[in-house]
Amino acid sequence: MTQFDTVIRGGTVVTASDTFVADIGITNGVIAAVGLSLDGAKVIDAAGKLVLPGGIDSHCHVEQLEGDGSVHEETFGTAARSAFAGGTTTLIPFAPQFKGQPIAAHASDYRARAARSPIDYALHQIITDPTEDVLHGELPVEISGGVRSLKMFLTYDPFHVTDGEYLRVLAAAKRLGATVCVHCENYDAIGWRSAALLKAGRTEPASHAVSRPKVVEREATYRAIALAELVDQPIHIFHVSCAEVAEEIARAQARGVKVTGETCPQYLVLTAAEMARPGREGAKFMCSPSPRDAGDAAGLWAAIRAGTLDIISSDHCGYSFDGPNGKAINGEDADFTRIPNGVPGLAARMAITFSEGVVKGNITLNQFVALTATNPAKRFGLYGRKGSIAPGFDADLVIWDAERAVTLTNATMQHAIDYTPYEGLNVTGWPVMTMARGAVVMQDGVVTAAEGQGRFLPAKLSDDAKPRGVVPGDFDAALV
Ligand code: DUC
Ligand code: ZN
Ligand code: ZN
Repeated sequence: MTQFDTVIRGGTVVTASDTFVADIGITNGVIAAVGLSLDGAKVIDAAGKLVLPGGIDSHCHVEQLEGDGSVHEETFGTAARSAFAGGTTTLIPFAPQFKGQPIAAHASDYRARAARSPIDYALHQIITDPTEDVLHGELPVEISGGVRSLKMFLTYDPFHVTDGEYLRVLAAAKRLGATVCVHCENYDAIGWRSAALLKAGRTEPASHAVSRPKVVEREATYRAIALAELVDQPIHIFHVSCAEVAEEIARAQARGVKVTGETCPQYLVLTAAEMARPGREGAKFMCSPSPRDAGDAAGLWAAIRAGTLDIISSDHCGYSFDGPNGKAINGEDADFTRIPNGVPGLAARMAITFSEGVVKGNITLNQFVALTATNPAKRFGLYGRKGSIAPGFDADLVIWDAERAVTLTNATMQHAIDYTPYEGLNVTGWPVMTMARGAVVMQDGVVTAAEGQGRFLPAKLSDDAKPRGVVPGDFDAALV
């Protein structure tokens, strides 16, 4: 009988399509067999537990350089610790580009930071200044090197791009075989409302939600999709906050446009009301788009069940509450427009999705795996190696206790940040062991991950990211 390096014995294996009891045989960090009565040099008993593909967090900000020269406080080292603690084994963070600078200005610095990663990672490339050199010189090299997703911001200083710049990047992505991820909010609408709020003396964190209501996100989502349709370039809409925005995606999908969408735990369990907490406390919940209202989560779950939204990412953002590069970087009295946006969520993502989704009957177990691992792997060109449990896939596995009741605290997050917006949230379901390429990297909350152990994952062009071959008037302006 074949002797595997490790066998995970008797767990309930869950993939995006199936649930069954089996053993998993691992050799050289890769799943070699899924079967019965497998024999291994090391045997891990998983009876009574679920065995899931390691989570893939396809939207998280790690050790990212900001326009003001500060760097996110979450390093690749601490992000890996938090990710492994929560059952995630692959991250896709963002390499920056700033206006007036080539991609190369920060590429080697970011690659050097990432090279210290204990966790496997792919990369998105932020594009803020799509010059001719970027589009025709740098992007072809980036994309052929495996960075196949470009992030565009339709709002945010200093990142936001005009519609013309967005169109040029869509066209380049089409020519070169990349996907485009879009932050959809209307820059001018937010600026206009924010100025009015400040003039009215409404400087507190709660004004963040008022400055950017749903329609601001909805308009930009419609525009992002319409321009992508014009180019025939598939796009992915990041962090959808409510059903009204998902509706724009669904309408486009119904007419055949290749657009996908994700949401994040903050839109499933937080509301704008949290930002009205006394003093600066509200800043802990400030992210963009804003968390919405109590009824909005139900609409998001409906959009997930309909397949309109098929990924749940964390949009983890490492801004501490009190640290020098965090929420108080512009002073403790900064008005709401000067407080960095973003919430940490690497370790919480899988547990909140399981608890709010599977335990509360919003999704099935298989949908949970699809949303947290399989669909991100497929969408971002990692499938075949990551995102499922089958021979040939990396042995990135999570042994999950579906019954374990946990109250989320900052300590359970194991990140570098000094707070969690989910403090006190009760969840059912928690990882008891995480394996990355066959090595145990977390057991009962104890993470053992070595610097530099993570590998860069060059992404392939996924089917979802391939144009469909339909351009208005049969004229393909992207190819001229
Ligand atoms: N929104 C983003 O788009 N990125 C970082 C964090 C946030 O809130
Ligand atoms: Zn964004
Ligand atoms: Zn983000």
